[in-house]
Amino acid sequence: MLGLLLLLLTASPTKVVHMTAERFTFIPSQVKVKVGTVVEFRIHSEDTNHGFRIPAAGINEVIPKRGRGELKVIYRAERPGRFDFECSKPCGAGHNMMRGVLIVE
Ligand SMILES: [Cu+2]
Repeated sequence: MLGLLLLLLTASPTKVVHMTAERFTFIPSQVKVKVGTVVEFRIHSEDTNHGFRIPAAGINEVIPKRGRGELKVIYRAERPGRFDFECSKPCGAGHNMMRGVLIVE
């Protein structure tokens, strides 16, 4: 059992991406990974609640407001492409511009 677990953990390289969300941007707003990578996003907010949505992956989570910890999202980058992500929680006038892209190549 432990052996299997270790195999699964070592089979896919994991990349931790620390990200900051604040009105009205994600920093970084462009993330590039290799196919086969397990991406672990760790996102914290510098102000209010935000959302983190990757429509192509069916991911939509809440980033807690500043001081309330971080959001952790795991994304297995199995196919190449450009996958947009965006804020999914109305956070003010620039909300619709709060977006970024995950590039898998
Ligand atoms: Cu927003």
